Amino acid sequence: MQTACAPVWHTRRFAIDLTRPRVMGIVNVTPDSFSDGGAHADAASALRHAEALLKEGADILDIGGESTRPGASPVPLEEELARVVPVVREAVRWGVPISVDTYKPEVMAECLALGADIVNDVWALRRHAADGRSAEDVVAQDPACGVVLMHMHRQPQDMQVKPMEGDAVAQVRDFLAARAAALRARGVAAERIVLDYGIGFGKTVEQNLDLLARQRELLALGYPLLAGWSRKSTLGRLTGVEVAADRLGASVAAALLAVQRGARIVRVHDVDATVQALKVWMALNDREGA
Ligand code: HH2
Repeated sequence: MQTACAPVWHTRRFAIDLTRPRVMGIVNVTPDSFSDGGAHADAASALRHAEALLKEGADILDIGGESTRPGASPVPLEEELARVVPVVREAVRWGVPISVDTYKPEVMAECLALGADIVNDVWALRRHAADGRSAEDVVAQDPACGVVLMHMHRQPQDMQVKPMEGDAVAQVRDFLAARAAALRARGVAAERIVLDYGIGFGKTVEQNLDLLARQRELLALGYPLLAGWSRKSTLGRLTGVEVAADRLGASVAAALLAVQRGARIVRVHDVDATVQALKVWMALNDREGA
């Protein structure tokens, strides 16, 4: 167990100062993502969207080519590469941290070779390539990339059919601790690792709320936390807002609550509104600390 939360996230090209909360803007190059599927499905529109997110104040771009919504089918490797590679190849030239949202070792390796800074893996590096190479091997063999290890119960195809049972916080904590320890044992510095409790990945509404309420127990592991509440169905259940893209108020509220409880990075679709909310929160913090 680490002793204190790292204030800086070491990624390939950028040491990201986490003393202020950071906004990771979502770029889904997919036809079927749960809230914006098809909106930016080709490289040109994904890049336009990514540029817009940067103008709105995103600190990091998270580029993904496969939906992991409940019930989603896996995308063949070649298809995912065809979606993601042209976007990553261009975005790495923009001078901002680029994250790749994938669980496939081959996609990770290809994007890291193009210069991507961060691997964001909803499977926490547990998957293997056809040749036996694991996602953990790819990250461990890379000298400097940052990594997000997320907790998922079961897999997208059945995670909401049979969600977790019992105390989710303890189980998520133990899982993330084990995954981080495995990576540390492979020589990956603690400063490269960020943890994520995986909202919506096989948990009930109550369990998702427990994870937010008890973030402190996850922070005790000593790694920075990333929270991905944006537009998730739990927010729909709490507010009665059926259409995921209409859950702006709930998403901003959840992001702010996660940051108030110690999360250092929020992964969001709606960058502008989130940045505005965080500015107010930071101004109050400064005032209270003055
Ligand atoms: N959520 C999604 C995808 N990737 N990565 C992390 N670290 N944390 C998350 O909560 C997370 C994630 C699902 O959201 P989205 O990318 O918008 O949808 P889809 O998977 O349908 O593309």
